[in-house]
Amino acid sequence: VQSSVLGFPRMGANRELKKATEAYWADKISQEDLLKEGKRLRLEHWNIQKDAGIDIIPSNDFAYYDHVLDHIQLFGVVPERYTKNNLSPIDQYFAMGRGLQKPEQGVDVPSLEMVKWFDSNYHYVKPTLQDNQVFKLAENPKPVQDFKEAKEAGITTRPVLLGPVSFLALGKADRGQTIEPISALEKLLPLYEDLLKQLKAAGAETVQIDEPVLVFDLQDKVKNAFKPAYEKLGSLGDAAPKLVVATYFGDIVHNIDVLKNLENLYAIHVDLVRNPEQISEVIGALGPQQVLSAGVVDGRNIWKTNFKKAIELVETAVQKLGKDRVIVSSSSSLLHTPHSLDSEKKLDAEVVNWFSFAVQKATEIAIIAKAVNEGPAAVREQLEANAQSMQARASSKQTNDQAVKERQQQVTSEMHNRKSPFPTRLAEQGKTLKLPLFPTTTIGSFPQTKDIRIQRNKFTKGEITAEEYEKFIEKEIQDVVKIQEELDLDVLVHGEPERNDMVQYFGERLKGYSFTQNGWVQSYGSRCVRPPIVVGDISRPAAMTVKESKYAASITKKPMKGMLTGPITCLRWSFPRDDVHQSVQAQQLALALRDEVVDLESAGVYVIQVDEPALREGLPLRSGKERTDYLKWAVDSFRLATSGVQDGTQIHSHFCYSEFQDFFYAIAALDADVLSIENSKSDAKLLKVFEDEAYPRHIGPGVYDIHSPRVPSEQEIKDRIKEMLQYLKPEQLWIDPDCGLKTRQWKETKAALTNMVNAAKFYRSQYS
Ligand code: THG
Ligand code: ZN
Repeated sequence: VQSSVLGFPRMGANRELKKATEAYWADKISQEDLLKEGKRLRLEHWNIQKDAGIDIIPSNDFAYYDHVLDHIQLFGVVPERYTKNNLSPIDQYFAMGRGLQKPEQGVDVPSLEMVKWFDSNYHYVKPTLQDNQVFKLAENPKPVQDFKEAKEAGITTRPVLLGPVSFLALGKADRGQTIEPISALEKLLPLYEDLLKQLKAAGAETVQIDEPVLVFDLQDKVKNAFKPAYEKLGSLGDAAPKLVVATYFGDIVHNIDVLKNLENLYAIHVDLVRNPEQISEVIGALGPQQVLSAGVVDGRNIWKTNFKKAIELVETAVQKLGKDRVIVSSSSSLLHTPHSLDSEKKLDAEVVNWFSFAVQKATEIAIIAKAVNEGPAAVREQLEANAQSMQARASSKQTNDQAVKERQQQVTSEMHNRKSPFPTRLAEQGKTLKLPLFPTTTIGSFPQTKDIRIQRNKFTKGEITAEEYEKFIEKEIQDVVKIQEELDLDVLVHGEPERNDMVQYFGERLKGYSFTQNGWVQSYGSRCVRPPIVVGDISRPAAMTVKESKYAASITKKPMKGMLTGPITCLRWSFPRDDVHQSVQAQQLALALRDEVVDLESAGVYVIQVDEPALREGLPLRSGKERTDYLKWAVDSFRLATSGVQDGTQIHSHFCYSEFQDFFYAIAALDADVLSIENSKSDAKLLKVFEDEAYPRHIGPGVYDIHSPRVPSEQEIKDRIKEMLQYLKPEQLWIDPDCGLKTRQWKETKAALTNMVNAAKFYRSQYS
C-alpha cells in the first residue's frame, strides 16, 4: 500500500501566510515578497510530508485565500466587475475574495459570496456564473506551476483539482442571471482536458480530483452529469495523469452507481472515518484494476488515530484488493486541523499525548501504511505507544466525570420546557422589563478596539495583574453602558470587552475542555480560529459571565441582556470528542449553560441571549434519520439550557443567516421569547414564513448590515421596518442591527444606532 495526504494546512506553523497576506494588503510588503513567502511555505509543507514518509504528496492544495477561488480564476469564471480595472492576477484574486475599495482609482467592488464548506467551519468563495459564461484556462495554470515547483525541489507531487461537477454544483448564477451552473459542464470539460494534458506533460503521473458533492443527495441533473464527464476525462488515456476521484465528509453509497463501470478512473477515495461501513459497498463497486484510497486518519479532528482500528480497516481492503490496490490516506484534506503539536508548550502532559495535528497525522498515515506493508513488527514500538495512549484516554479521570454522567441521567423531559406558555411569559416579562413598542437592542458585542486587544494580551502575558485587567474591563463596560443610554436603546448589553472568541471564551472556562496556544485553523481568507478541544465530560466549575453582566446591570436602570453562546455552537466550533456521541456532549454543555442562565437571572439579569449561529450548519448533509435525530437533540439542548428561568425572564437567541425555509420548525421549536436574525441583506419576503406559520413570538430581523462601515440613513431603516411590518405584527417586532458590532469602529456604530433608534421611535409614535 502507498500512503497519501489529500491536502495540508496552508497557514504555516506560526500563521506566516496570514501575516504575509495581511501585510501585503496593508502595503507593507511587495507582491514579490508575498509570492516568495507562499513558495517558501509550500516547500516547507511538502518537505514535512516527505520527511514523515508520505509516498503521495499533494500540490495545488495551497491557496493564498481559498482553493475554490483559485479554480474560479483558473477557469476564468471572473465577473466583469473584477476584470475591468486591469488589476494584477493576484489583486484580482483578492478583490474577488475580499472586495476592493480604492476610491482614488475609482475601484469599488464587493467580494464574491462566501459560504461554509460542507459542514465544516471553513468558508469557500462561491463560483458565480454568467448566463453566457465563457470559460478560459489561465495561462501557465497554477496547478502546473506548483507541480513544477515541487518537482524542481525533488518532490513529485499529486496535483489536487476540484472536480468539474463539484466546482459547478457549488456555484450559482451571478446576480440578475438565471444560468443553472451544471448546465455549463460541457463547456467547462475541455479546459479540464487541457489542464490534465499539461499536467501530464509536466510529469504528473496521477491527479487527485475532488468531487465531494457526491456525499450530498444530488439533484438528478447533477448526478447524471458525473458519468459522461468522467468518461470523457478518463478517455484521455496516456495523454493525462491517472485520475483519483476523492470524496469526503460523508458516504457515497447512495451515489455509487455513477462511479460503477468508470474503468478509466484509477482510484476512488472515500472517508472511512465518518463512514467506515461504506467500505464494502465501495470495494464492491470497483472494477478489477481500480484502487481504493482509504481515508482512515481524520482530517477534521485532532485525535490520535486508533492504529489498531485503522489497520484493521485497511487490511479488510487489502484482503479483497491486494496491497497494490490500496492507498492509506487522510479522510479529507488536513486543512481543518492545526499545523503541529510541536508548538504547544503549555498543554497538559496527559492530554497532549491524545492529540495529533496535521504534521503528526502525516506521520500516522505513514506508520499505518508501513504496518500493513511490512507487518506489525516493523512498527511495534509505535503501535504499542498508540495502544497505550488509547487506553490512557479511555480510562482517564479527565475523560470521565461520574458526577456529570449522573446529572445527565437525571435530566427529565420537563427540564426542556419553560414553566408557562409564551403568552403567560410575555405578560410577566411586560411587568419585569416594561419595554415600549418596537424595543431596540443590539446583538451583544461592541467595537473591539485596539486598546481592548492590547490590554487582553498584556493580561494573558502576565504584564498586568488580574485586578488591573478587571478595572480596565469595568471601565470599558461603564463606557459602553453610558453610550447605550445616551443612544436611548431599550435593552442594553455589556459589550463583551472581556471576550476573545465567542466559543474559545467558554471553552477556556469549562471543565472537560482543553485549549491550545497555537492551534489555529483557517476559517476564511487570512482569518483563523483556535477551536477549543472537548477532552472529557463537560461541567462548569464556576460562573463564566455573571461578574461582567451583573456589574453592567448594576450601573443602569434599563434592562441588561446577558450574552451566552449556545450548546450547539460551542460544540460545532470546538473539536468535539470522538468517543461519545455529539448529542451527549451537547447535553453536557446545555447543563453547564443552564446553570449559567439561572445564575444570571439570580444576579438580576432578566434578559438572556443564547446564540446559536452554528445550529443550521450542523444539519447533517443528507436528509433522513440522521437529520431528524440531529434536529431533536440540537433543539433539546437549547431548550435544556434556557428553560431553568422564571416566566418573567426573557430568553433571546440570535442567528446569523436567513435561510429559514427548510429550517423553520427547528427555529420555532426553540421556544425563544425573542429571535434576532440576520435579514438586512435579504429580501424582507423571507419573513413571510413567520406570517404563514403564525409564529407567535417576538422577532428582530436585522434592520441594517453591520458587515460594512456604511452608515444607513434613518429613512432607509424606516423603509426597512415598513417592509417588515408587511409580514410581522407591530407588537412582535424588535429593532436591532444584523449581527454583533465587534468588527466595527465606534464612529459608524454610534451614527448607525442613532438612526436606528430614531426610526424605532418614529414607528412607536405612529402606532401608539
Ligand atoms: N468564532 C468561531 N468560529 C466562527 C466564528 C466565530 N465561525 C464562523 C464565523 N464566526 C467565522 N468568522 C470569523 C471572523 C473573524 C475571525 C475568525 C472567524 C478572526 N480571527 C482572528 C484572526 O484570524 O485574525 C483571530 C481572533 C483571535 O485573536 O482570537 O478575526 O466568531 N469560533
Ligand atoms: Zn450574527
